[in-house]
Amino acid sequence: MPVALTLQEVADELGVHYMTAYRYVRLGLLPAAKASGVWQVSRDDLDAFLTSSRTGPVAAGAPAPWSERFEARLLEGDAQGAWGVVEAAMAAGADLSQIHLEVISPAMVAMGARWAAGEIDIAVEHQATVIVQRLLGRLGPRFLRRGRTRGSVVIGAPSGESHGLPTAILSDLLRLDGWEVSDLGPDSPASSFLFAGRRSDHLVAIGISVTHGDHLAQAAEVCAEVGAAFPDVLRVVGGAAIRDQDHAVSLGADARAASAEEFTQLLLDHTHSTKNIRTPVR
Ligand code: B12
Repeated sequence: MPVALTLQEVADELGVHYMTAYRYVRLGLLPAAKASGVWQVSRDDLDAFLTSSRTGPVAAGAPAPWSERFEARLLEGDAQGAWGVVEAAMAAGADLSQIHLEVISPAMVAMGARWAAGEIDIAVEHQATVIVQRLLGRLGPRFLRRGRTRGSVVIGAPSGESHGLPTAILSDLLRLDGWEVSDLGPDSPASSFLFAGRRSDHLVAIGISVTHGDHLAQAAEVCAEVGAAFPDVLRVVGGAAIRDQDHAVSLGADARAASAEEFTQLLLDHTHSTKNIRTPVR
């Protein structure tokens, strides 16, 4: 008879919590059967689980198949399946920022490449965007941190810019890092940035996301109006349409950041250099 292990023994061997081992079972990553009401895992199945790179944790550095699996669900318009892949990736050890940066984002980039190559209809991309938006909504509360925030940030994409997922993802990552974020989403006029800025306590920065080069002039307008209304607030531009720091400065921004991590560093430098963040000019 093959050797059978309890879930606690499996958890101990994997170095994870019992509940994590249970999630592996529940998500079908680790075969198990109930005997007299107790979950049992065969030695062979556990060994296969341990050696399989396909089910290995994203954090282990092995090439993660999660993003391709996620993209495959998006291509089918399968919202429930897409959520299942996210759950499975988390059960295998992916943390929240990895879900955003290593599962969802690369899948969206790949979708864009398929669209550009004429492989998929734009309808597929629209549907995928809606699935991802709903999924981000479902994950959103997990990014919130309790206690005092480090300060407030307003983020948005300027008028005409329809790409809203970058600001949603960026906002989650900043919230995870302890910042209070007002996300205006896509197609936001300068007046909306000003409104949200005035409503924020301890406003540290405004982040403007520009994905397509057609909307650079509108981004420059946001920079100019924010600069006049909030002289002490940092204006940061980012997104695929912003080439480098010189490009950012030419638009009237203080800096360019390519990621949430770079943005956070700028925010920390700024809060240290301006110990007292003054109230905006109203
Ligand atoms: C979904 C999508 C759409 C959706 C957007 C829906 C929505 N609500 O978001 C729709 C269908 C509307 C759309 C429309 C268009 N799209 Co489009 N779209 C995409 C797609 C597939 C995914 C975008 C995305 O979510 N990316 C994932 C995000 C998370 O990655 P990210 O942008 O790099 O953002 C991260 C960082 O850059 C950074 N960041 C971003 N902004 C900021 C800001 C700050 C301050 C900081 C610090 C950091 C930061 O943080 C983010 C999170 O990690 C991309 C493919 C791609 N490569 O991105 C094409 C893509 C961007 N689209 C493209 C095009 C051409 C268009 C259209 C012009 C098509 C058309 N002819 O109509 C229109 C433009 C509409 C408009 N007026 O803006 C091209 C752009 C090519 C180019 N040279 O600029 C792409 C690259 C597709 C491709 N491969 O050709 N699109």
